[in-house]
Amino acid sequence: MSQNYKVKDLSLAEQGRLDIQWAESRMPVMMEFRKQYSKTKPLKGQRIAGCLHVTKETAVLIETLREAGAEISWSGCNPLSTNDAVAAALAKNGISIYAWNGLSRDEFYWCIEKTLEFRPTLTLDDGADLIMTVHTRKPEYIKDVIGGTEETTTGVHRLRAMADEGALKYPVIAINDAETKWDFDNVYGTGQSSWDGVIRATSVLVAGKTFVSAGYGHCGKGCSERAKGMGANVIVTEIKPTAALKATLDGHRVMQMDEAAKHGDIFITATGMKDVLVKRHFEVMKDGAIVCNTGHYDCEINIPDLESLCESKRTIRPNCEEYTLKNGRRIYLLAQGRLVNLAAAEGHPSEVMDMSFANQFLGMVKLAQDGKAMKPGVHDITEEQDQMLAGIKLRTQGYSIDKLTPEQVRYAKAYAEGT
Ligand code: ARJ
Repeated sequence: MSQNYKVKDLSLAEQGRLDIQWAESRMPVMMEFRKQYSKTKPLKGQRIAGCLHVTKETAVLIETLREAGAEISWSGCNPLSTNDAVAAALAKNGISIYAWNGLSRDEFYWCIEKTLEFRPTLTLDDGADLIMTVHTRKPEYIKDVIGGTEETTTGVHRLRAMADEGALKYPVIAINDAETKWDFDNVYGTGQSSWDGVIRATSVLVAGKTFVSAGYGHCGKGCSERAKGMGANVIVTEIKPTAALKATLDGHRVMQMDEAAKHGDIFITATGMKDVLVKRHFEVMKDGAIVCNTGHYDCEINIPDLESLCESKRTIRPNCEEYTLKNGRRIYLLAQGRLVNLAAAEGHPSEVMDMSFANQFLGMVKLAQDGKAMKPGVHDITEEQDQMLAGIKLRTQGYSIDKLTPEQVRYAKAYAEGT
């Protein structure tokens, strides 16, 4: 049988399996789903092409999808985020996987196209590169696809824009927009994992430093809250008045990046926008400033601008490049401007990915059962699924909460009663 995988080094499989078992021990919702759905196999007959960071948590999702009856073929959604040991463990366990850390752009798309060879019926995406590839490079495959899911904010934005132009040819569920995803993964997950990446790449002391968060959406807020907890003083830059206002009420300073660039010691971009840090910012940064990005795409830090100011550069630590500028000051770029939490660390902790991926899993089941009746476009997850999922997570953590009495249910529905 031809080899249906390409990974960096199969001999890493043993370590990868330990990583996966660690994640399983901290993803109780996924393990409950695996137990339940391995019996009913709602994904039997489905072929899932996935394009999502190959981490120990993703491996739990992949092996749960297979236990639920699906055939899987997988690629990583970022050239620098694949955990090679986990990829090896998945390959050794018979998963068709095409992923290794340090992919070139051509190799990235080669991997995606390999996962399309079995003509998927479902696509599971993070950043919409898989869906885009199907629509642009393999449109003949679209007729086999029932639907897809999308993990992240910028991927959902991209797909909504595509749907607005009538260019999205199958239904896609916006996983990111589930509260049990964005309000936990994007805030608490990104907040912790971004700093995990910064600290692994630099081992700097955060206390006392001036941290600049470019963006105060869910991710920027998470990064800022964790920075404050570690003793940094926080500056927030924004383009959205309400987000900036919230930052002031959370006790952070707010200013334009032109000013913040002069004061920051550590910068994290979390905007989803391009050209957030550009030439005029690098020119005024302090000697030793550290810049990195935690957005999905690597367009937030304008690296050609940084290169244009640079006299010399060297990799001084893994995932840490020192740019010596013509003005004599040094700027440190982490993870080549790619998402620092996955390229320089392991991404969000398993506990929070448990709910994100429970939404992905339920999205696949929903599409398998109802997808053929769903219209092409972006579909949201229901409030009841969010509350159901949060309830399971609470239960697995040993928490119980109150319940409305029948009288309270009646009151909530009635509107006549005033004060
Ligand atoms: C897999 C992860 C992990 C992790 O849900 C997060 C998001 O929105 C993506 C943006 O690309 C990354 C994804 N994410 C964060 N941590 N995916 N395993 N441990």
